[in-house]
Amino acid sequence: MTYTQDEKKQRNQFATDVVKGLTSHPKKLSSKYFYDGTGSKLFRQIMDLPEYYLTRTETEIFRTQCREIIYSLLGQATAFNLIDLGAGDATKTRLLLRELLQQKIDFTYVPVDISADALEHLQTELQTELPHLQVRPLASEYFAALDWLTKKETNPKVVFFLGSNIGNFETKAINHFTQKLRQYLQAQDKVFIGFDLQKDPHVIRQAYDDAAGITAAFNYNLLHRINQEFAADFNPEYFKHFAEYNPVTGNMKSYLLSTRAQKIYLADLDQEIAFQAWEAIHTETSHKFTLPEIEQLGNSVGLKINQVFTDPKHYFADVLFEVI
Ligand code: AVI
Repeated sequence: MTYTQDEKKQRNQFATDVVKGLTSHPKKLSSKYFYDGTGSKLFRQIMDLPEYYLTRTETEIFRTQCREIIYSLLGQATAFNLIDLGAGDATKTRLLLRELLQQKIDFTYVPVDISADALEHLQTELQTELPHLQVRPLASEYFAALDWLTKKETNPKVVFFLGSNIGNFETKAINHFTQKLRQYLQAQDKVFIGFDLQKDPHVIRQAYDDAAGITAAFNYNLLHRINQEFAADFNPEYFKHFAEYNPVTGNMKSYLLSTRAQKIYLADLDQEIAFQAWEAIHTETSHKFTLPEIEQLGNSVGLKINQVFTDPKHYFADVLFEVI
């Protein structure tokens, strides 16, 4: 296998994180490593699962409240930049983009993603579907993109961070991310964040342990990926997907449990990892929020809620914040 400089850097970081995570106690692996080619494909399948209410609910909010959302986003502005952090395939954002174009609003769509491939694909699709759309894709880390834009652009920004991606950060990182985001905002700017809300714990748990076993496969894929990248000898059949929701903390956590005592060898890293029977690897946190918690998160960094867009069951909330 040959790697570019960038790929080398990313692979080294992955190696460091894997060794650090698997030699610490409790063992952990970051959920950001779920998304290789197979993982991204599995995540697309998850979004269509009957149990996975998140994507469907947020799309419904966008579909039914599109005009109200646009009205609030715009405020007094006559032109703006819509910055979509982790745009992916922009399914939900497209609903807004179409309406913004129809209303002849002056704006530029700035999808930001670390995957240049995903952005190229998105741009090609958007050019066919919405030929009048002004698109300026940025293949970059989120804050590097915001830094660049803040220096270059005078028009107000509306920063999107959809899909409850914010819930995949650990508690401290949620605060850190929001604080850092705030540093790039000026008086007229706004932030629009998708939060999954606390609800019946059974509904949440099922969303992360579906009957068809797709979420389990998504979790096992992390072991396949480590096998491929570092010539390791994980047998995913000796691990069990386990998902647990804690209604006190609001944390939905996913694990891989070693069903037996075993030793794994990562040949490329010359590293052996020992597992006790039923020892866990924590692979993901998907935090579920309350509205007071969201309000408090904003207030703590100088952001005030302008409007909350939610669904009739109050499963999900897209929250528009303005700068205090
Ligand atoms: C991407 N992220 C918001 C998803 C979530 O719900 O935490 C990832 C996911 N993990 C398991 N199912 C979906």
